[in-house]
Amino acid sequence: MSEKLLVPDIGEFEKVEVIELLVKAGDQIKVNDPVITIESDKSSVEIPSTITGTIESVSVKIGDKVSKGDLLLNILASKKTSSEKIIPKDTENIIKEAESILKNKEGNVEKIIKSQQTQKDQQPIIQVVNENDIDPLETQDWLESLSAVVEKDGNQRAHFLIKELINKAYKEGANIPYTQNTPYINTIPPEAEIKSPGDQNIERRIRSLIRWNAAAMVVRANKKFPELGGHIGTFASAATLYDVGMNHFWRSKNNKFGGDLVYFQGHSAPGMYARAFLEGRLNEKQLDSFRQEVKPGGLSSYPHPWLMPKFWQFPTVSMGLGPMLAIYQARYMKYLINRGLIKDEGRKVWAFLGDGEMDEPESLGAIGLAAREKLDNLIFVVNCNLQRLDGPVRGNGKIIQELEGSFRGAGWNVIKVIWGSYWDSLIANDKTGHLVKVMNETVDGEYQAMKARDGQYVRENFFGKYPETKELVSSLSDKDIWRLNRGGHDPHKVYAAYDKASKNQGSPTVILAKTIKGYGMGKTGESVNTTHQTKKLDVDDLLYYRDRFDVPLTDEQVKNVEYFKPDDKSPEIKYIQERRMNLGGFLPERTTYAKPIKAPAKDIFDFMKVSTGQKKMSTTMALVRMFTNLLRDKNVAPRLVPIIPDEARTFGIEGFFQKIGIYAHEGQKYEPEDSAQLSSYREVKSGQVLEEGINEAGAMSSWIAAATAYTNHDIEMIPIYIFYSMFGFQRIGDLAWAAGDSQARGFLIGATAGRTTLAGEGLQHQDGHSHLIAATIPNCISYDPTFHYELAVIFREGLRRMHEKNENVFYYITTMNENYAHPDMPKDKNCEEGILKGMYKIKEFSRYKKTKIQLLGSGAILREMMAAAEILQNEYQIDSEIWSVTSFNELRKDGMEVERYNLLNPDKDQKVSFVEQCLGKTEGPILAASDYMRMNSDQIRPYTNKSFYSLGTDGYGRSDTRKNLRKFFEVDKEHIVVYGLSVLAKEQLISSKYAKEAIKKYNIDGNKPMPTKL
Ligand SMILES: Cc1ncc(C[n+]2csc(CCOP(=O)(O)OP(=O)(O)O)c2C)c(N)n1
Ligand SMILES: [Mg+2]
Repeated sequence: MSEKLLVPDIGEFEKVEVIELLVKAGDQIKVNDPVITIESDKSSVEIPSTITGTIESVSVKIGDKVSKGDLLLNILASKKTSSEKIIPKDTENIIKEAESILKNKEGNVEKIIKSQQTQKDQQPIIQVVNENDIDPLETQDWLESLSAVVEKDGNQRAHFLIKELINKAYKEGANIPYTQNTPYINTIPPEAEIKSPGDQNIERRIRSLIRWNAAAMVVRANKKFPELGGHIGTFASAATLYDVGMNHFWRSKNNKFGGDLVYFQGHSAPGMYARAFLEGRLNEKQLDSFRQEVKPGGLSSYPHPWLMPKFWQFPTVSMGLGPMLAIYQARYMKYLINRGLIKDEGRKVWAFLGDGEMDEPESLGAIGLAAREKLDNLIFVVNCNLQRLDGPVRGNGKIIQELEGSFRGAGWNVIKVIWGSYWDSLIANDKTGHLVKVMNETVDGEYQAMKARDGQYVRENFFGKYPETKELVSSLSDKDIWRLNRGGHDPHKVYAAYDKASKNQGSPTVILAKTIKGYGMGKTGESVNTTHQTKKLDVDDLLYYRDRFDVPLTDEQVKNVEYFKPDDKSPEIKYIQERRMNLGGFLPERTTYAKPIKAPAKDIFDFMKVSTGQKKMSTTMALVRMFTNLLRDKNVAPRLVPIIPDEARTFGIEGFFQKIGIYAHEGQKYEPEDSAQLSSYREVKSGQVLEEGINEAGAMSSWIAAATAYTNHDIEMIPIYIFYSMFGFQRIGDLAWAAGDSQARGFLIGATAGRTTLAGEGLQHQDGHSHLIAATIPNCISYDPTFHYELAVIFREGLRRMHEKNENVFYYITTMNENYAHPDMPKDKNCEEGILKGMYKIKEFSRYKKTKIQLLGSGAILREMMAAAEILQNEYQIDSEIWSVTSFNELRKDGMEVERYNLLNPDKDQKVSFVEQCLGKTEGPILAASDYMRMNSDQIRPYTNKSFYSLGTDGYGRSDTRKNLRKFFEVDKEHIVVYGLSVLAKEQLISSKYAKEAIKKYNIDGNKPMPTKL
């Protein structure tokens, strides 16, 4: 039966141009096959077929304008499908998911009952001691009732009743704030702790050696070169947290398993090196080259994959980036799993963070997302040593409680590891609740001060606060009191917490571990405000440290700060090796086994090499067209990861919503308002687009995760993050730096770029410097193309270099929203090379052969240059050569390198910079301009011997028409004519009267203040 395929609802658009016919009469098509591409002035979208069958006739041709309801194709529908109701692609998945949720739920009920039974035995009697209590007896009654409920019906029931009470009170007008805090004790009661299977004695010895060697390498480096710095206190506080993970939890990547991903706290790097030394991965010589990174083989001060590409995986030392990157890494792992690109192997992302670091807005900024996305593959460990660099993190408060509130409020599973095992019996004997009361009341400043003193001080100032607590420790010596350890230094407590965290389902976990900064460092470094800076330990400190951790070194060896590594056959080394072998290998270790992606054939870009004729379009639009084509390349399509922070409609890529779907781990639980439309908002579990919301830092973190998937997941991906160029590097500069360090590969697209192309927005939105910031990142390659064929050449080369040849670079490309016609790609065989190297001659005016000027234009301003050149020829008989500069940054890099070579090799053949190769033999001075600050074009000034002048958009942007903006910044064609004539006069090639006349003709005020001052 013959059926008609009509133009579907395409939203507010009418009379939209057909730009591609993807099918012809006689073709067999299936439901969802794209048949025609239509393009408005904002976006291009493919129309999919809703019918399976054979095409009888095509009713439109390229160039036709169509609207909703117009006939596109007549299709002879195959019987089966014509009557078949189209089942949405994801329905099946949704059903499967629902079934599995139901199953899980059933399982969970059993689990809950079981856990209630065990918890019943573990539940301590509820006690509260409160001075504000006006009727303690009544309180006691309530508490006893509650205890009875806990005993009889379990925690869940008790929780339910409390919630009901609160709800009731709320309904009756009492505004009872809900508290996210629990008492200042461990989340896991001792009875519920899962015990470590490890040999505690050996593990302690190993940990002591790691502690010693970590401190020794800092002290030795510092002795040799006091300027080198280093940190002992951070790792000293975190050694147990790392060791338990290394011995029991973190699985390495190998041929059977993808590996857990661990973000190590930047300042704890010495500890990782010290362990690698015991594991036999680093030798003494290497430890002695800590922080001496210039010679090959030196150990980097902090985790930097750029400097140690086989060791470090994640740069974390810029505080706040680690937590954010880890969250998006965990999210990206789920994305890859849900898209079927990697297996779900239960891999985890662990991130180690400082408590001071948690003050960074980035640290907490994405925790909501982690909970929302149910990232149970994510575990944060916050090392709460209560100190940062200058002093206490929260002297007057309690960082653990504060973080507990924030994380729990956001929906995380919170595990507090505050007290070590020595406290267990004290807490169990705290029948009056006074011990917990003191614990709750003591602020972090006091906790810190106590650990800088001794047992007697703790007895007096902590336990001495109430007679009940004083009594509690009356049989303990001061030494016993001093031995009362903190949870983060107790391997049993840490093991139990890690075990629980690893098994948690449905939410991310944060472990808040209380430790002591500079643990074991004695008077000079333990729990004192200067701990962070301590990098020198004198002999007494070292002897104390040795004794504190029983390191088997003689006094003499200690004085020489010798490293200690037991014999390879010793139980310690055997144990450490065996543990790691059981966990699949070593950590950290950076490897990649990703297969390259074959760059698409050149012809996929051919349509961008021919003129668009009368049709005007922006480079952003050209980019979207290019993506649409790339999505037809079977190698490239599945690897593309479009990332957008709530700007798809701004850039005209909302067509992707339907075509490849928006990633949503829960699919789509609602029918979108625009479901009938072609570009409706389609969220799907296997969606490809990462729609990040208004969150540039998050989007960039996603991009980094995707751009490093080749090493972290052994799969090469092609992330393309599209953003308002002003909210790119300026906003997320430090993440872009970390991306470079991480050896990210992918595309950053600064759309709506330039100071004058984005008319009507203003000071905040108009970017005249992103290329300059991009230039600060050594492995970032940036381009400012004007025409669609330039974009095509650049993009394809990017795909080839990064994803086929695996070069560790990333691309920043600016695209604009100014519509204009695009010409054919010049036939000149050097054009492609020029585009990639940064400049090529696009046009020449040579009618008069008297006076000549070289005009260099980039991005949006190239067309102003071309228009000015025409005026110069027609009205002033000036010839010119016009150069399209696709990248001042790339030209500068080449110029620098050539100049350096020539200066260092004065006796050899001197090389010629690419700028000079292009311009050296040309006639006339150079006038260069871009839509960016003059600094952009000035970058190449040193690399040519010719006179060089530049124009640019220095100053704050402002809202106006494009024409007025270009006039204001003096980069419009009239100003270029005037400046061109003036430059020629200054070079004494023409009389100055022409410039003077032109200034008058174009109404230019020579006394107008510099735009930077306006
Ligand atoms: C963005 C940023 N700002 C400042 C620093 C300098 N800095 C390094 S460590 C540190 C204190 C860290 O304290 P905390 O996070 O508590 O870690 P700890 O060493 O106590 O474990 C500071 C301010 C940095 N590395 N990164
Ligand atoms: Mg700290």
